[in-house]
Amino acid sequence: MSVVSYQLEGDIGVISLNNPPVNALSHALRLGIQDAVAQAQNDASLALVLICQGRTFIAGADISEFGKAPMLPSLPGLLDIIEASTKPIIAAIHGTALGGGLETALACHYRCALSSAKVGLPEVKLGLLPGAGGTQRVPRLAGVKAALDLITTGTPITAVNALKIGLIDKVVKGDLLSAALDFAQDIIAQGAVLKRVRDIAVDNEGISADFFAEYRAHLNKRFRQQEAPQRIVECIEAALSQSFDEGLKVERRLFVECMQSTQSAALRHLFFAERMSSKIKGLPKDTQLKDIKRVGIIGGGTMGGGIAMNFVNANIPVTLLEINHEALQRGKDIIAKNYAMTVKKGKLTTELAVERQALITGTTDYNDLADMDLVIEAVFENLAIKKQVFAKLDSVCKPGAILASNTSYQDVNLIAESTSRPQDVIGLHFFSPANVMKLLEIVRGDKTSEQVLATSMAMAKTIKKIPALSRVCYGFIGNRMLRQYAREAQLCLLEGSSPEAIDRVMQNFGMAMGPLAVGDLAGIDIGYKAREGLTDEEKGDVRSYCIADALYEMGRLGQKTGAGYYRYDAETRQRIADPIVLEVIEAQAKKRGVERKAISDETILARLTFALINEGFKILEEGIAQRSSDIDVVYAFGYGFPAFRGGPMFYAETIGLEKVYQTICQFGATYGEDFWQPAALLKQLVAEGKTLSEWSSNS
Ligand code: T1G
Repeated sequence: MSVVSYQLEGDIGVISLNNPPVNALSHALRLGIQDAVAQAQNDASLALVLICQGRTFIAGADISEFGKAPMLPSLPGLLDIIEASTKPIIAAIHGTALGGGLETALACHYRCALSSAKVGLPEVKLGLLPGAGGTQRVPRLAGVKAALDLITTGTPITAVNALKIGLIDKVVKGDLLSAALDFAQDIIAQGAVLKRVRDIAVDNEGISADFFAEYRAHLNKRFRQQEAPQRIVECIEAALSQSFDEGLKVERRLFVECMQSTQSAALRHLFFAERMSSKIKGLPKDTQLKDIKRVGIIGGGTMGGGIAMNFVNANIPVTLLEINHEALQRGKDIIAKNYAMTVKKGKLTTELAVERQALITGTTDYNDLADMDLVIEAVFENLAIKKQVFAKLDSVCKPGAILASNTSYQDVNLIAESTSRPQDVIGLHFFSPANVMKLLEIVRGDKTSEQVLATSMAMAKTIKKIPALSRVCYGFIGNRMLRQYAREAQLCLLEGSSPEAIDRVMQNFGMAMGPLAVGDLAGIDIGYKAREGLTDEEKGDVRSYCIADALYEMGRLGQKTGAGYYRYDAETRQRIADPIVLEVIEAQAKKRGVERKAISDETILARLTFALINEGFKILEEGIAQRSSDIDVVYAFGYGFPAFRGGPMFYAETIGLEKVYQTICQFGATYGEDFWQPAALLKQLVAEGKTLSEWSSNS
C-alpha cells in the first residue's frame, strides 16, 4: 500500500497521504510527497491540494524515527521543496494537524480546514521545539505573542481560532476534498499567487524592549526548570530580529540541542510509556470486551463522587449508593460543587454540568445495583467492611457484572474470596481528586478473568484515564513505593533536616509538591488511622512515623486544622515554617536516641529518590508491574513526579544503574541494611552491564 498517491482532478493535482494511524511524517511519506510535488511541476495542474486519508491530517514527525540515522529528505528539506513549488499548494486539514504536520501546512501557500479540525505545535511536550520552520513561520502569520503562546504551551487551537490569528485562510464545511478543490479554483481565478510565508515580515507592533525578558520570567514560573520553552523564546526573538534563513539556522541549532537533551528523551519515553501501559502482556488480542452501559458506585464520599463524575462525563449513567439519604445528599453536593468549580473556570457549560449530573441516580438500596454492568466500591479503607460489601454485591448483582474495589492498599484476592465470582473481581484504584487525576491503577487478582482485565483497560480509555496494571501487593505499585519515599523523608526529619528543607529539595527536583506539604494536604490523620489497624511489625520502624503521630496527638492534622508540618495563614493559606514542629522533631529524636546533624540537599534527594527506585526494582522482579515504563507512568501521572525526568525508573537510567547501586550500598553501610538492601534485579543488571529498558522490553 503506497503511503502517497497523486492524481489530477481536472486542473488540480491532488496529493493524498495515507500513513495510518496518524499520517506521521515517516521517511516513506516524506519521499512520496517529494516525488508527487516534483511530478506536479511538469504536468497540466494549475494548483495542488495536499490532503490526508484516515482520521487526521499529518499529526507530526514520526517520533519513532527519533534517535535513528536521519534519512533524506529531511522534513525541513521537504518543506523547502513544497515552498519552492511553481504552483500554489493548498493544505486541506482535518483532525489534528500537529507539529511537523502544521509546519508542512505552513510551508504550503494556502491552508483550509474543517471547522472540527485543530492545529498545534506540541513539540514542547516532548521537550522539543518545532524543528521545521514553525518558530519562523507562525510569527509571520500570527504575530509574536500568539506564536509564543501557541508554541510554549503546545496546546492545539480550533480551526476557527487559527483562522482568527491568520494561521489558516479558510474554514470549510462538508466534504473536505470538494471544498479544497473549490478553494483551489478560487486561488487560480485570483491569479494563482504563490503566497510564501517566508516572504512575510514579522509585525513588531507592541513588542516592547523588555517583552521577551518578561515572557521568559513568566515561563520560568510556569515551566520550572524546563529547557525547551526558553529555547523557543530565543527562536521567536530570531524571527523578529533576523532574516528568515538566519532564523531557520537558530531554530535548527536549538532544535538539535533539545533533541539531544535528557529532558526530551524523558518526555519522549513517557509519550510511548503512556501508550504502552494499556497493553497487557500475554492477553489475547481478540479478548472479547464486556459492554459497560450502566455503572454502580458504592460510597458518595470524595472518592466515590469523583469516580462517578468520570463516568457521567463519558455519558455513562451512574447509580450512586450510600447508607442513608443524608449521606447520599452529601455525595451529590460534593459532585455539584466540583462541577460548579469547573463551570466557573470556563471549562464546562452550565447546561452540560446539569446534563451530566442528571445521569446520576441516588439510592440506599443495594437491589438497585442488580442490573449494573460494573460496580465500583469506594467505601472506608477497611478490609472487613469491603468484604461485607462484596458479599452483598455477590448476592444482588447480575452474573457477569464486574465488581471493582477502589482500594488503595487492601488485598484484592481477599476481597474476591468474599464472593462466588472471583473472576469478576478487580481493583480500580483512582487517585484523588478522582475526577482530575489521570492515573488509574488496575489491580488484577489471581483469579481476575482476561475478559474483565481487557474490559477494564478499554474502560480506562473511555473515561480518559491512563491505566497501569498491577498485581496484588500492599500498596500495589504507587503507594508501595511511596511508603519508602515517605519513610526516608521522615528519617531525614528525625536525623537533622526540616520540612521546608526537604520540600525545597524535592520541589527543586521538579516534584509538584514536597512530601511534607503533601502530608499536610492529604491530612496527617490519614496515615495515623491507616496505622491504627496494623501490628507494630506491620507499622514498620517507629522512627518513620513517630513525628507524624506526635503531630496528630497535638491535633496538628495539616491544612484541615491550619497546622501540621507547617503553619497555614488563615487568609492566604500560605505554608509557613513553624518552630513548634522543630521542637517536636527534636523531642522525638532525643526520645529515640537519634543525634541530629545537618543533611546535605544531595543526600536528601538521593535518599528519597533511590528509596523509590529500589522499591521499583523489587516490584519489577516480583512481577507486580509488567514493565519499568509502567512504573514511570504511575509516578508521572499519579504522584507528580516531574515528566521531564521520565519517571523514577527512567531517572535511574539517566543517573546510571551502577551509581544507584553503589549509593544504595553506601546507604546500607551508613543507615543500616534494614532499609537499604539493593534489589536483586538492580544488582543483577549492574553485574551484567545491562540497562533496565533492555531487560524490561525483553521480559
Ligand atoms: N509519531 C509516531 N507515532 C505516533 C505519533 C507520532 N507523531 N503520534 C501518535 N502516534 C501513534 C501512537 O504511538 C499510537 O500508536 C497511535 O499513533 C495512536 O496515537 C519536526 C519534531 C495525534 C493527538 O507530538 O498527540 O513533529 O499505540 O493513542 O489518543 O517540528 O497521538 O496505536 O501503536 O495517541 O487519538 C509532534 C503526538 C511530533 C503529536 C492522537 N506531534 N501525538 O491521539 O491516539 S514532533 C506530536 C498525539 C514534531 C517537528 C517535530 C496523539 C494524537 P499505537 P494515540 P489519540
